Amino acid sequence: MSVHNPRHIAVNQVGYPVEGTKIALFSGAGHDFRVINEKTGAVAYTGQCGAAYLDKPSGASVHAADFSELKTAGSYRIEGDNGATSASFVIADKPYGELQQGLLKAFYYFRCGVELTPEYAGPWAHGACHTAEGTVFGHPELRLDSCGGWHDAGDYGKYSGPGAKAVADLLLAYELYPAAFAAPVPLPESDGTTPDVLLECKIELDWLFKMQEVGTGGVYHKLTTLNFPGLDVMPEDDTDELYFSPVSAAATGDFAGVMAMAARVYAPFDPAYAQKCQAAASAAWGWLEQHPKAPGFTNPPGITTGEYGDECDQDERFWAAAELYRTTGKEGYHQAVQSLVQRPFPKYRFGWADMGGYGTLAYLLTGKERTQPALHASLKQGLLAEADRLVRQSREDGYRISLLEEDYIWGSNMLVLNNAMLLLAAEHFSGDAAFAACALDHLHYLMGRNVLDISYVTGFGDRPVMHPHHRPSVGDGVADPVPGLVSGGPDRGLHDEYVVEHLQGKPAAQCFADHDLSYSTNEVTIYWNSPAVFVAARFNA
Ligand code: G3I
Ligand code: 9MR
Ligand code: ZN
Repeated sequence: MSVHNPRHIAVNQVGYPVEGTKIALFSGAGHDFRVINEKTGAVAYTGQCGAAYLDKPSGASVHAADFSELKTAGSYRIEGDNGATSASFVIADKPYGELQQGLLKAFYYFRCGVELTPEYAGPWAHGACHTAEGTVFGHPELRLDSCGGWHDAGDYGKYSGPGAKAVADLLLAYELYPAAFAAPVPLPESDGTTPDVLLECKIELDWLFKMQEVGTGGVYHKLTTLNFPGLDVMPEDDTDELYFSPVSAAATGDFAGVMAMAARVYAPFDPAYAQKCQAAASAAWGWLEQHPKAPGFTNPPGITTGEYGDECDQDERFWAAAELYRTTGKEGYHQAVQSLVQRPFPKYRFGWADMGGYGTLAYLLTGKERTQPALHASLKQGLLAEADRLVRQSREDGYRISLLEEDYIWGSNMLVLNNAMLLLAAEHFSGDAAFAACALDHLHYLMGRNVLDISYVTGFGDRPVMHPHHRPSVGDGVADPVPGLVSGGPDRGLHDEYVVEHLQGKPAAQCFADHDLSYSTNEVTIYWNSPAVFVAARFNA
């Protein structure tokens, strides 16, 4: 379904916590509204919409319907004048438990190199894929074990930096909100002791070890076939030769950062594994020290899969140094942090090309006692100032999120979720509940409170994305897509043929097509899912 008729009353289609603000957003006309109890049909609340607000990114005239006073748990829908009706949703103490588990389970579905069994994958089961050795690009004689990890996205490539970002989000979520990870997903490895989120991250970490070049400590940028396979090719049928692309500084910095993090997080559960992560991180750091200036990665000739080019590796080095310092306490890493932080890269951004924010969080989480007071204070102040800016921008936005019109880029939902993560980090360091409320508004947007009245997570909500650009979902013959996947979201740049043909002239936030050909708006990736797990976990802790 690519032609989409919004119902003019947008809600978080999963639901709202009992406590706190509850707002639905009307587009077009909005006057009186009623909240209907879905079970009894009774009117549970009546109210009036606020004044109209012309929202630039969405092109809609938006009115807020505030029903915060309704505090009875249950299942509801909202009705307006002229028969307009919203999706049904719940009011509950902890409405996002299943959502969080679904978002985490998505990583199981992204697994590579193993069979997904019907017991865990249901109708989305498929055979083991990509089990062959790969060739080191430019060295046809050098073939290495390449098996395991997660597919990156709708394609089957595996890319070191994006993989590290995804693991970092999940490990951070666990570090900040451990209580949210008490229940099993469950996974085949669930053992009742190690939290499932750590078992799932181990899948990717075990693969990342294979991306480290023996002898140098440098990390291959990616492992892919030469070209993307056809859209309906199942993973186990994608049997073209896999190539390790050359080592890059960005991949090596990301690897050092995530391995240092893992060394800390896994230590209480598996000290030997933590030690292995630590050694791998130090070796990668050694490579970085020996290559203080390295060119950015570009695809080698003949390889046309995702490039994930990144000209600036200072942020990845900063993250690596900060995690290594936080984990080991070694002064050399502290010196490196203090020197790298001087360089001009964004300190409060998260993304596969922007790892500076993770460095900042690692340093702040190291604690006041072990850090340089002036640097700790300035990073904290900078983080809070950035969070304040996001809150202000969200107040100016009809759909109450921090994206400006120009922020609706490829993967805009990652920006939505990364900004929510930053707001939650600000909450963590300041205790200010206003940051969490703003972060929750971002989750509401993702789950349906947007101009298109669509839930951007497959399998969740009354009107979820149904046709993601995700090869298994296209090729498996199952009507429903693999569940729990976060779609990229609107991209005003119209970067694929489908949207060029169908979405000319649309406002930024409407530049989205729920069509499997639209890879620039409706693909899915591990690093769009991971910040969603973080945000959902905060509201389940
Ligand atoms: O940062 C600039 C911004 O300054 C500018 O205003 C804006 C205007 O369009 O562009 C921004 O850059 C965009 C960049 O993503 C931001 O991260 C580029 O236009 C956009 O083309 C680029 O898209 C990337 C895409 O690959 C194409 O290279 C996505 O971030 C990235 O997530 C995506 O990754 C692909 C992999 O290559 C292959 N696997 C699937 C994956 C998801 O689609
Ligand atoms: O399927 C590919 C997707 O995973 C990538 O993100 C995207 C951008 O690199 O490219 C997709 O592949 C398309 C290719 O770039 C152009 N021809 C159509 C392909 C989709 O089937
Ligand atoms: Zn695979």
